[in-house]
Amino acid sequence: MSAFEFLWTELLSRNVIIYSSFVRRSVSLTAGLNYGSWFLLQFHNSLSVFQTSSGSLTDLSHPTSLPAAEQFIELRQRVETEFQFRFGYVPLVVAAAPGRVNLIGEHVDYNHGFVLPMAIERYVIIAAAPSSNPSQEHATFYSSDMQESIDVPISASSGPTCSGWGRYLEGVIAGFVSRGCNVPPFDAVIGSSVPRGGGLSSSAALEVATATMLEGITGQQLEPLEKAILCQRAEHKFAGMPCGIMDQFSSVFGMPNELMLLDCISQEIQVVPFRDENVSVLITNSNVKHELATGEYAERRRQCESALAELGLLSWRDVTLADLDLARRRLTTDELACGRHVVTEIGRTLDAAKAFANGQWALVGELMYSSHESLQKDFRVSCAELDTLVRIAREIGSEDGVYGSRMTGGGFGGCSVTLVRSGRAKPVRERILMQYENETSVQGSSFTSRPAIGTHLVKRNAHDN
Ligand code: GAF
Repeated sequence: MSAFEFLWTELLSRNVIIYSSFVRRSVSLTAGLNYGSWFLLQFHNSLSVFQTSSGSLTDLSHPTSLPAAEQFIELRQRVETEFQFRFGYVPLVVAAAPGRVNLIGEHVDYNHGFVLPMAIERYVIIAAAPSSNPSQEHATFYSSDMQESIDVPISASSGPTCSGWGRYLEGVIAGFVSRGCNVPPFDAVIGSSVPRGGGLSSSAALEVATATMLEGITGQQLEPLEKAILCQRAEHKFAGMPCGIMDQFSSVFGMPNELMLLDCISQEIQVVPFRDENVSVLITNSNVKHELATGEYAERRRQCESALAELGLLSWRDVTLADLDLARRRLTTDELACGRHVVTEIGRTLDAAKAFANGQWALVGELMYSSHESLQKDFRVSCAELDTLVRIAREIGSEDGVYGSRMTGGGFGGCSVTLVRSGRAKPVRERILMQYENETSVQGSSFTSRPAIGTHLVKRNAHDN
């Protein structure tokens, strides 16, 4: 019996007092599950994930609910097994990076605003190892979800040669090579539990997981801030999406029990504690994605930039509604409406962060509804399906457990985010999905998530499980 098995038996045979960094205090163990070298320990009201490392317990503490932990472990196992099956040897590193949901502060990250996202318990996981053929000049990636393989050049190119999902990988590899990292040819398998096209940052999660995997393969560690910016640049230059910084930051910096109030000018994160287990974040996927998303995103960004130039100011943070009113004849109708959204959304986000910290759920909810209305009417990035989801949530109302709801992410489809009383999460979820399908003939899907930990290496070498 190994030292760890012994410890495990001991833990289960007694009501052991153990320190959990997740709950940040000593707690009594109430149950546990053994998954190979992974251990899920159920405390009174929380769950931690531990991993063996040289005979000691490492508290990874990231998935905070049993289904999320099981899903993470299953995905990791699927990706590692697929790697061995495809390439015939054991992966050297396994890297994970989460998607995100934005609670409020939409379309203001590229407008000098504040955003309030959290990483979600849905991950992209990549298993990789240097290739057995060192003269090869590319990396071979296999996507276990799409069942497709792609060869990505290892070069410092400044634009894409790959298409589709290969562009994100190529952009991140090019970023590493450009900063002087020696990236060897390698093989990799990717698996994901972040819904694609759902506005939950599946592409940022893919970029960030690729960057973390490359750190493991090359042994060159990036500063977290540099990593987020390198990934954002990959999205700009290789995927042609002029995104802000929110998605990559969330995937890098996510922390359990915390929302991130990100100042998109200073790029500093102020932590907003979110520990109240009586309140849940329900994410509902409309399962529609309208094609115009990327083009309209770039168009809104241009309209915001031209409006700001017309106002003669350098930052949207210095603009008031009175400034907009004074300039209304010089702005197009669309510029004026975009400006109104940006100015009011920046204010709402700061108010919501305070209300979150104080547990003022009704106020957070009202701010979420106003945010949605502003995105629908002024910024014009919602769609009928998202409006339907938010309306249904609003009709359910606070008495039946809904505090507030809004679209989240870039828009034109994707997800809504709803703040619900945890005890009511199940019936609320069922009612939203049923009514949504009745009204739109589209089947939605949903899940709840606690704030999750950001990107990390799950495995570093063949001997360290
Ligand atoms: C997308 C972008 F990638 C983000 O930067 C952000 O602008 C968001 O849309 C809207 O808030 O996810």
